[in-house]
Amino acid sequence: MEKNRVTLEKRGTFALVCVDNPPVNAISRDVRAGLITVLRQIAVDPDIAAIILYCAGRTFIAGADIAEFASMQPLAADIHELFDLIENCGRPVVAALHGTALGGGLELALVCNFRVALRSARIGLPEVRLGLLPGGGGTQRLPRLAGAKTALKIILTGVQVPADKALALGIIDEVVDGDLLEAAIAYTERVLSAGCTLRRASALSVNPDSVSADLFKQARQALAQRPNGNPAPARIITCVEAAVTQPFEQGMATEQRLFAECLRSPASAALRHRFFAEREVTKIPGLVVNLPLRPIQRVGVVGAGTMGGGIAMNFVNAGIPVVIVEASQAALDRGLSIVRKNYEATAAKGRITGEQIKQYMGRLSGSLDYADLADCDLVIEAVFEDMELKKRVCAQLSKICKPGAIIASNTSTLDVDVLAEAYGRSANVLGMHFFSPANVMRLLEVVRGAKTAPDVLATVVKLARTIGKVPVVSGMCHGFIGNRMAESYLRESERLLLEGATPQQVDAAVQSLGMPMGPFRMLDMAGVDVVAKVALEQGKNGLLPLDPCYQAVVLKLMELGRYGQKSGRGFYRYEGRTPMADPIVGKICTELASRHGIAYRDDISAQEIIERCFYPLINEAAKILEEGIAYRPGDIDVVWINGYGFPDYLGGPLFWADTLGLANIAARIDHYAVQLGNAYGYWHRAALLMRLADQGRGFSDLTADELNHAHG
Ligand code: 3H9
Repeated sequence: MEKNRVTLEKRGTFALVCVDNPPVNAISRDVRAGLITVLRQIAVDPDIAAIILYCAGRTFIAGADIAEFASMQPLAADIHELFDLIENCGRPVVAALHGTALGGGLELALVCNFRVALRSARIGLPEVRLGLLPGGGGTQRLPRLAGAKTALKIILTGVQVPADKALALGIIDEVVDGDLLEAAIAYTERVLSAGCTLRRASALSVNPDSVSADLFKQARQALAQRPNGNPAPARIITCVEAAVTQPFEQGMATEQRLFAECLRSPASAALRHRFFAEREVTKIPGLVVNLPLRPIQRVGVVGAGTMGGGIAMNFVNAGIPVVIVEASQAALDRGLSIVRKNYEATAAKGRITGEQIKQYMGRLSGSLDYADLADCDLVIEAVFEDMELKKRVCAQLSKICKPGAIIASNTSTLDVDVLAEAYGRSANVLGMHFFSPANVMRLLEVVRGAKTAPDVLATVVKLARTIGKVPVVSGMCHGFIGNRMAESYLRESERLLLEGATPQQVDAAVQSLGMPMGPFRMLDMAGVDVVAKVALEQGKNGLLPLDPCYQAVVLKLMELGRYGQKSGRGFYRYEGRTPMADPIVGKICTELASRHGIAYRDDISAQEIIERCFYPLINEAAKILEEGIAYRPGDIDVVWINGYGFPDYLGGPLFWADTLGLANIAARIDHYAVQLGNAYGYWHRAALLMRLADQGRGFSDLTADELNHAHG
């Protein structure tokens, strides 16, 4: 049933039209219908001299309702009917903007004759991030108002432009403080009394000075240098070019055609999946809504290494004071100076000011005494990945931390429940697995221990958003969601080397899928020794498969001191930071292969590499869902996009798996089980994968009930 989302209030001769469609006033079917009804009423009311369009709640219209695009229908005709009604109503229409006027919201505002914005407002056309282009005339009107170069930049990047800047660029007409509606009314009165003509963006021409001779050529070249699977950027360039070269109506037709192409693309479906999945991660099944959260006003970090320093920066940036505790003055000084250098590097790029560095460093203190953690609301231990050491730290913290303090371990693999035991007050303990560099990477795996209190979990998830992270809750298992899946990916890539593939060949195949770097460049960057030590630690705990060639290459390289980039050689040899093929690696692999009786092959195709690296990873993800370690398939996609660089235009490994068809993946897994043998169970299909494949369903078809069943 249609909901009334639009109201009309007459104040004197002004029509005040208000959109109220929480949470972000998306211009949904109901909103469009409501606006059309109201504008038709206004059209036949001769007493109305001007119209002011504004929004209730936290923001002006933040765009089309993205969920409506799931039907893959081209833009509904009513949007154009609505825009025509505004443009041809014969009276000044003023849009009053606050919050974020984005996408279709900004496009609606651009159809209006004038735009007044609160100083805190921001505008933008972020459709590109959804694999779309602005389909409500944004590619045609914005260049006419702000020039082609500026419009191209805004639309290609999807950036949010602050009101002051938008004013300077000619996109809005006035910036105001205080009561927006009253200011918009006053502005409209001035417009009427000055007898202003009704300026329409559609009737303007693009300023020729804003179109340098090779603007579009350069934009296409830049795109060719950074190819990705997003269909929108190339089409955006064509649309903005059309705004310059074609009459408005023709440019609009070009925009409509190309918008429809984007909307139909699998990449846009994948990017829209990402949009919603990244928002769903904070919804924790089974948690009481509006659970009171613990206040986090001061954070402690144990360990001033690369991780500890990076973790501290997140809180400091968000205005939360941090104390870092280290064992020695030298380590503390080194850690704090690395943090300062990081800030200075950011300032050198012009992203922060010297004043901000002062503020940030002012919120950061160092100490050699655990007692300084006594008044912290959250303490994150970021010491070396060694269970005994971490247990000792937790035991020490239990003597010092205040009763309600949350204790988090930044472990990437270890058992959080064992650490909770060592701390004592287990309900207050969980894992916060930051990804390196911790001040940059968006992903945070929040590891829920068996006894973690619901309010502790909810507090940390909320806090993660405050510090700009995408938190994904993981249950307890070795490697949590991300590294558990990465284990099968790395295992299989190594095995390919033993069969005769080269690191370059494997990396190239994986990168052809859109991964920023293949497994061997990644291992060289992370440190072969670091990965080998994790394997050795696992071995000590009896967690390794009985396979004698498991991680044989990594262990051999470590033995030879080939630690990767930092030692100048690993799977590659390095000239500066450039990886070069190193024939010695081939010899090492041949020797290991003959020792383990693995036959050489010269027929390994890129397709086989992709299947063998990613299908076991997808299979592992199915087990992770089955065991209730992850709440939803989308959570797993968010982990791999934000933590491992899985291409977002494929939507994450599970969204991608659905597009390939789970029956197809299951059949290939069976094929490799036969081809390679399955002595260690690497190719056992997950029960969930088999069930879904048999039913002809995908991961995205799993119902909430089926998923709830998995995590109890
Ligand atoms: C478009 O406009 C195409 C046109 O050119 C076509 C012609 C008309 N639709 O992000 P938050 C939900 S394409 C549906 O956590 P914040 C979101 O899922 C669109 N739902 O809040 C979440 O729901 P829930 C172009 C939307 O304060 C809730 O709102 N526009 C939409 O951190 C809160 O979201 C965009 O791409 C939507 N458009 O950030 C803007 N937007 O609570 C997309 C949000 O159930 N939106 N939701 O999880 C954003 O960038 C941010 O949401 C915004 C607020 C900055 C607005």
